[in-house]
Parts: sequence; C-alpha cells; structure tokens
Amino acid sequence: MPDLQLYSASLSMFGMKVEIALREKAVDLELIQVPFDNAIGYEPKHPEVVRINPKRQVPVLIHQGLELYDSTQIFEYLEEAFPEPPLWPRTLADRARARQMEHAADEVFFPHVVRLMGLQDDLQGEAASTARLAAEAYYAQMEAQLADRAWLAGDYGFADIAFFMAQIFGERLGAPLTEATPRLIAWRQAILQRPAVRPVMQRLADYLTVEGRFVPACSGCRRKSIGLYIRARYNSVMINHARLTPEEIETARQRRLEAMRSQEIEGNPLDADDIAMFEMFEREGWSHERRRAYILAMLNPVS
Ligand SMILES: N[C@@H](CCC(=O)N[C@@H](CS)C(=O)NCC(=O)O)C(=O)O
Repeated sequence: MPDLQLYSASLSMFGMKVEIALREKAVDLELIQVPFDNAIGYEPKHPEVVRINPKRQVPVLIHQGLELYDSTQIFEYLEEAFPEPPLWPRTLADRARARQMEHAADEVFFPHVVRLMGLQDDLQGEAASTARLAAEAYYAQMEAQLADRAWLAGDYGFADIAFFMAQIFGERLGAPLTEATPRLIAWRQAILQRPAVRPVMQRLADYLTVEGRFVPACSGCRRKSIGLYIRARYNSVMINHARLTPEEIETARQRRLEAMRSQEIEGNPLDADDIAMFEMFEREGWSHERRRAYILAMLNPVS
C-alpha cells in the first residue's frame, strides 16, 4: 500500500498537474478521485479534503502523516521529498524564472480559461472572444519562450507541467492552439508522449468520452476511449439530473464505474462503425446533447 495519497478529481487540472509530477518522479501513489459531476460539481465534498484544506479544494496530498494542499505548494514539497529527477532548474535565476512561469500558468493564463468555462453556451460572443484573445496573447508569449529551447524554463519540469495542463483545459473549453504557435504545438506533442503524462491524459480522455465531450489535443487517447464510451452507453442510463432521483443517479454512477472497470480489464474493442460514428460527430460538430440522443436512439430504438 503506497504511503502517499493524492486526492484529485476527474476534471481537476490542478490535481492532474500533481499526478504528472508524481509519476515523473516515479512515486508510488494511491489516487483518490473525489466525487465530481458536471451537473452538481464537487458536492458533497470529500471529508478528508474538507478536513485538510480550508479552501475545500483538490488536490490534497498526504505523505507519511504530512498533509498539504495547493498544487504549487505540493510541487515544492515533492522536489525536496523526491529530488530525482529534478523538476526545477539547477541555477538560482532559472529556478526563479521557472517558478514564475509555473505560477503564471495557474494565475495569469488559467483565469482566461475559467472565464471560458462559464461561457460554453456563447463561445462566439464578445466575452468569450475577449477571453480567447487573452489566451492567444499568452500562447504567443510562450511561443517566444520556445524560440531557442525545447522546454519553457531550461530542462523539462514543473513550469512545463503546469502550463501543459492549463493549456489542455484551454483547448477543451474554447482557446485551442493554432498554426500561429507551431513550437507550442510541438512542445505539447512532446509532453503528450511522456510515459508520466499518457495515463493521466488517457483517463481524462476516457472521462470526457463517456460524457460525450470533446477530448482535447490527444486524438490517440480519444480513439482508445471510444470502446469505453460505447460500453458505458450499453450499461448505464443516460444521466439527466433534472429527471432522475438521487438513487437513480447513484445506480447510473455505479454502472458507469463498472463499465469503466470492465473497460480497463478488457481493453478498448473498437469496430469500424463506432469509429465512423465518432468521426462523424467530430466532423459535423455535433452538440453534446445531440450525440447523446443519437446514441440513445441507436441503443434503445424502442424507448
Ligand atoms: N490553487 C489551487 C486551486 C485548486 C482548485 O481550484 N481546485 C478545484 C478543482 S481543479 C476544486 O477543488 N474546486 C472545488 C471548489 O472550489 O469548490 C491549486 O493549485 O491547487
């Protein structure tokens, strides 16, 4: 049993930051995913998260009795507790720059994404355009950083991990990378290939796929998730929180978990029809609701 617990959540970019760092450092961890649902958010909060973090947020880390919260603070601890491989640069000035960039990814860039989060029904509107332009201006700055180097601050490290995760959420919520920043696209591709990053991205892709949502940046991940999506549709009721009782929601959640577990065991059987269907959704830009309705009708033609 690992002596390190990480409390995170399916859609917590801050939790995923920490998980990637732990995996980079090859630390054995117990991952506890707190309840999260698009319709009801993080309620009810996990009691350990409430007890440890006065802000009642994930990520929370427990290591040998030490209890910590906040991804950036956790990074600091991880570097000292598990020095190899180092994820902060070696020289003082580079370290300071990297810390600044790590902080900026969370506190300067990510707020634009948070704004987009609240504007998903009006991504063409003025407020969303303003947020997207601000994100793009930030992308241009990061592109300039990469003019003469492969990573944002010296060797690959916390600064890259933080901005990678924040950008993935930008990508999914309306501020995608474009041809204007080719170095940033290559940088992201290199991070996506890392063994520490792949399982985290695959889990995110699985979650989003089951929800019928867009999987950002990682087309390979999405393809792997399709079998999971189909199986989850066979096994679970469509969750519509407006109509279902709490018991029905819980039953559906359990079925979905079972579907996810069986997926883990059996791999991702895809057939050509599944792939064609998803490619059509993507090509034609179908909405989340329309995808759901289509799959429901296909699986239960009489209901
Ligand atoms: N600065 C914090 C931010 C943590 C955060 O915003 N966590 C979100 C999930 S990504 C959360 O738990 N939200 C629930 C809430 O605020 O009630 C960090 O770096 O860890």
